[in-house]
Amino acid sequence: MTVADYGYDGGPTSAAGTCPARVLGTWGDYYRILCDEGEGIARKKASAFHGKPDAVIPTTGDYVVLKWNPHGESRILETLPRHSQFARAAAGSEGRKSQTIAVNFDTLFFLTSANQNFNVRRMERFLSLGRTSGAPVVVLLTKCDLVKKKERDRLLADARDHAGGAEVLPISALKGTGLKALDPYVRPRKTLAFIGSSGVGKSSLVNALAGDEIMPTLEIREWDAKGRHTTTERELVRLPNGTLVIDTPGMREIGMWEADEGIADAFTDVEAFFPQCRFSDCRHETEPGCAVKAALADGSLPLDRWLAYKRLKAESAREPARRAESTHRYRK
Ligand SMILES: Nc1nc2c(ncn2[C@@H]2O[C@H](COP(=O)(O)OP(=O)(O)OP(=O)(O)O)[C@@H](O)[C@H]2O)c(=O)[nH]1
Ligand SMILES: [Mg+2]
Ligand SMILES: [Zn+2]
Repeated sequence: MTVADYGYDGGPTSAAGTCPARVLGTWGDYYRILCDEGEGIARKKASAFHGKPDAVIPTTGDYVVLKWNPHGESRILETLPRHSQFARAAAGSEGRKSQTIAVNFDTLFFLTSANQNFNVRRMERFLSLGRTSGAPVVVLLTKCDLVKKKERDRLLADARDHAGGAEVLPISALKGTGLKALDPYVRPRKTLAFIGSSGVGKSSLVNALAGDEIMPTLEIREWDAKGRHTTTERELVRLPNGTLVIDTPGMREIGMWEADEGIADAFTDVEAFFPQCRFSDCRHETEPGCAVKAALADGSLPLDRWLAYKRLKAESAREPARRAESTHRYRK
């Protein structure tokens, strides 16, 4: 297996004794990597990262420059530029910060299941962030075997109404239905990232596409349909046909991080009204001639959609202050 089989399409690295590698997984300070020499364990070269605020800390899915050691730990010298990245704001041990969930994917899949987990608000939130990732986002309505066709169609329509134009596909990993529609994405050397709440069936989908149980899965809690956080680390796996998949642990919180542009993309149907307001600086509150208010009144803009938009915008605007505040608190 070569690093090219794992998606790398850059050239050789310039420094002698180094090679390009892909990060398959992380464990504390340790990285599982693959390069043309083989698969191995690596750690960051301290002097290449310490005290260098601009150095990008490698994560699962990254392409890195490696000094290969055939006898033990290899050394990571540099993280190569990412072509896509999904990050969220999250509370960390050092205050609120951006947490990178997946990088270097060609398609980002957001999974939401056709049970109690289904929630258009969470989907809008995710899409607003996902739209800035640099790769197309596809929504998968999972576990469609659990609902009757009529209910499935209702959920699908609901999801599509709130997806801001993103593709929404119904699937069942259990029955294998709907998976054909994923064929355009499931291609050798292409990287897919699976993201969503715990228990929605991310790892099950990896297994269904692989035709083999390569990822562990666990039953969800029956009473509230919540997952058990079975997958605990992000992991990049290669399917038998050569497709690469980044499976991620279920996300509890999807904090807005530099999401303004993404919100605009995810809510083009909402922002489309703005240019029609009488005043160009209309705040869509009490101004006369407000197209948003008119659209709400005649039903062409659903109220829940407008409120969701306002909530995410407000949250996104608050994030820098939250960040500053939590940094301050942490330093104290
Ligand atoms: N009925 C049905 N159950 C499914 C389907 N896909 C997954 N499940 C079940 O849902 C449960 C959770 O699936 P996982 O694949 O572990 O979910 P996950 O998203 O990887 O969860 P975390 O790793 O905790 O984030 C398991 O019991 C699966 O068997 C499906 O298409 N239909
Ligand atoms: Mg999982
Ligand atoms: Zn207005």
